[in-house]
Amino acid sequence: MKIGIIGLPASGKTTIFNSLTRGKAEVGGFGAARSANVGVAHVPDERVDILTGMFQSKKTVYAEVTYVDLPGSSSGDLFEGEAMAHLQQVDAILHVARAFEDESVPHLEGSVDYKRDIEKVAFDILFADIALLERRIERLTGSLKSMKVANRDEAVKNIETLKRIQSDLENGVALRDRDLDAGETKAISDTFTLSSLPLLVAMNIGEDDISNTADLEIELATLLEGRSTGGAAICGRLEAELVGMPEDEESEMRTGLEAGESGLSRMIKLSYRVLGLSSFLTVGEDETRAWTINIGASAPKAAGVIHSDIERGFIRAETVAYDDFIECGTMAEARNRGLFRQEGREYVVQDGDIVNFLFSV
Ligand SMILES: Nc1nc2c(ncn2[C@@H]2O[C@H](COP(=O)(O)OP(=O)(O)OP(=O)(O)O)[C@@H](O)[C@H]2O)c(=O)[nH]1
Ligand SMILES: [Mg+2]
Repeated sequence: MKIGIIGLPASGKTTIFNSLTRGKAEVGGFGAARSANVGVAHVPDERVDILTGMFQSKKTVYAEVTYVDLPGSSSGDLFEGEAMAHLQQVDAILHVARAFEDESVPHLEGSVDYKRDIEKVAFDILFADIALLERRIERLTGSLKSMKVANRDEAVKNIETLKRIQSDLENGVALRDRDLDAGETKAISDTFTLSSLPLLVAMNIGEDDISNTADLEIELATLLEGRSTGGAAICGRLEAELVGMPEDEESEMRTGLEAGESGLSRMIKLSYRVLGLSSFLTVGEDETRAWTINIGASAPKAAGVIHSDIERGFIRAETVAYDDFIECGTMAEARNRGLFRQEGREYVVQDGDIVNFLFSV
């Protein structure tokens, strides 16, 4: 799963990227960075930590999200050529909106106003899609003449459909906010669009605002009412400093700052949620691990995430829900109480299921 980080120049994209991925990319380039930074964040999961302890696992593996930090553009055009090439590869967009005041860091618009910036970026996303559809419609229209008569009717219909979607975009309806019927899905299937991607917003707050985080997040939520959107307030600079510290010092600092669950950890979990993902767990002496699946995945599909052989040779899944297991304390007790179940091909794996797949190839 890959998330592309966008935002106005010097909004703190690279700072937030570093804190999400524990990376060390250079900040403060003011649009000078030429190439994108790519890094991986572990999805924080207390269940994995607890199970690792209970099973004395030698290894712990968390689910992962990959973040791509796009180079800033001094013109403020977020969707120019190179950025688009990166965005075509991502599953969601993370917009870093600057809310911190700092006179030494100039703002493209001359003042700090995160509401304005969030609206501008949302508008730019719609505008980019309108332009993408325009080019697609032009190309299709141009190809009509040389087209076989048999194919022409369908192409004309597709053009009509694309125009309808385009006019909805012009009325402010992002693709993620509308359902597509079969004809629309087909007409747009060849066109990359930005507004269909889930949209996350990281409000990059200053140190002074950390104590207002909860209130600011409520404000932020009112700006992000559409489908597949979500936001968190994060103090990028502080978080970047904290993740640069040795782990024991970091947790000491967090306790001292009463920073509780960090904005980062909320952001990573949010990324997971807007992408419609969940985790199932495998446990054992060798390894306790979280695996990523789409919500609604069947048992064989989930097995396929571990290995295609297990999907192909799937016999059944033995499973117990995490909470049930914790209540029982051991697999034997879970079995006694009938909570350790045998499930077949139709079973929809639930978030937090502890699973063992039986298979033969
Ligand atoms: N005071 C303060 N400064 C910050 C914060 N976050 C980032 N900065 C500073 O803002 C400047 C820009 O940060 P970057 O992370 O490089 O921003 P960017 O969006 O990646 O910038 P470009 O890639 O050049 O567009 C740096 O000097 C950061 O140290 C913050 O929370 N508070
Ligand atoms: Mg940067």
